[in-house]
Amino acid sequence: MTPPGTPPLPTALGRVVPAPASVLPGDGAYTLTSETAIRVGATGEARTVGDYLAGVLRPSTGLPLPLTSEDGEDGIRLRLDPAESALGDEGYRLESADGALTLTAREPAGLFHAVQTLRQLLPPAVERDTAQPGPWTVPGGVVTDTPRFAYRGAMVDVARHFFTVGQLKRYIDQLALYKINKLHLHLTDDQGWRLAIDSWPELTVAGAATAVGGGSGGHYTKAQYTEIVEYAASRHLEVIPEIDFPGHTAAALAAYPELNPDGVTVEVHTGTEVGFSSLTVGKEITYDFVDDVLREVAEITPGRYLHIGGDEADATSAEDYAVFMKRAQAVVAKYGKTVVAWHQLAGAEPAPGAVAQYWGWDGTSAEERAGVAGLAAQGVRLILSPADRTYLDHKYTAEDELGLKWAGLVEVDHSYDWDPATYLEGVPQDAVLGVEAAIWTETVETTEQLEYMAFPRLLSTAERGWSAGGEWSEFRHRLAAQAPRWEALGIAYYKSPTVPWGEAGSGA
Ligand code: NGO
Repeated sequence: MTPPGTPPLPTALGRVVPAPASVLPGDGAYTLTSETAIRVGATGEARTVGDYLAGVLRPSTGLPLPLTSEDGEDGIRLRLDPAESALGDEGYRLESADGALTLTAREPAGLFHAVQTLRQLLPPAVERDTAQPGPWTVPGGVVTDTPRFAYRGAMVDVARHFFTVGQLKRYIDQLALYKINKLHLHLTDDQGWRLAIDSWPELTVAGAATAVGGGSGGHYTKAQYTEIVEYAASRHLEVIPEIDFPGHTAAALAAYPELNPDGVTVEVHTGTEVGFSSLTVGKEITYDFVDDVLREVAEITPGRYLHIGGDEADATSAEDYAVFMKRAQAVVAKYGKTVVAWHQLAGAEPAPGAVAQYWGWDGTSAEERAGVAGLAAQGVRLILSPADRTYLDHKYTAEDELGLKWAGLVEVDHSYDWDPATYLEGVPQDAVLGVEAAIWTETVETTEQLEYMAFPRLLSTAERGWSAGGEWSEFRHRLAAQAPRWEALGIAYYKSPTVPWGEAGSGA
């Protein structure tokens, strides 16, 4: 029996995360058959999305699903139409009826997001890589969908523990399924410098040798970084590289003694304390270093943003911090990029167009929050990553072995319990560029651990970034419906008692 007050399960057509803007169930249903073709029209862009879709569908359905540029009224039709202005840069419409399934968008990103919705409307077994029985039916009706926020990010800290290109590709595929469109890479920290910089080669020798706990380190060559950027782009994610300055720099200070005030080298850090390292603000070589690093990173980053960190610079005086951040922001502008920095940017003068990333929590002081509202009042747009909602490195429960808990425990229901438009006083919706879920890796070393920490909480942030409104009492059912899909994809996840796993109608 359904307890009173429980909203009905979403219709089969609406059982999607993030929740679509509009779902109108209709008559009939679309079923894939051995005759089904994927009609991609004449544009190469729709064909690229069609190829991706066929790559998902063919192994599990065992159907040929040929791509064709011929028009027709039947089959899976991928349409890019510049006249569909209401769909914007990322929106789409999915129409499902007997005989035809039509995906329409103005831009390729919208068509790609439509494919993610289509995946979720097919049985979870569609995600498997060997032939499965079917039938492969999409409920009838129309989904019309556009995102609430332009920036829907996920961050991975590859500095505390290193993650390979292959590990990142796997996560990128998982992010794409939930319409995340930014991948923020935290590339440097006290414990490791993870991206090759030609003009400062020791960064990835002495600076990348180890990790938290003293284990082996690692780094990306520029070619590997480009491989990540290109793979992310093929999934419509923009990469935002972060080089954390002026604190969190022990790895760089260990590689280059001349960056230290006294010219004497320090050790790469293998512990997890923060706030003890700083570049030397009064030395000109510091700015040669910053210029070289940001120039080289900008050269290999097609995206518009460079994240320069700026968090927890506790070993830098407030005055030095303001001086340093001003100069570092100017370097970002010089190389044609937009600054992103953690919200401590409030302690400096934000450059025109700068974006600040809020990572406070319910315990953050009124004064610090007011500083962030002050940034918004100056026109700085905000990415919201409240640690007690979006930090995927935090423990779900006190019993968890993995994870930190400085911002409290982050159970799945709590991760959904916020609204970006009202979360910070003095930060209205139009000051919010979007949201981001961050996985810091002090305690996280493997893909399985990363997935366990990310799933299911990542979906809370994905939905807060894409959908307006949303109640936990309803969301939890849509979350439960995703689990068989994770099982088909081999994704490890936390079986939170707050989610009704395996309930009837979950699509299991
Ligand atoms: C903080 C800190 C990071 C930690 C993380 C752990 C920010 C922006 N700086 O978030 O260095 O890894 O918490 O939760």
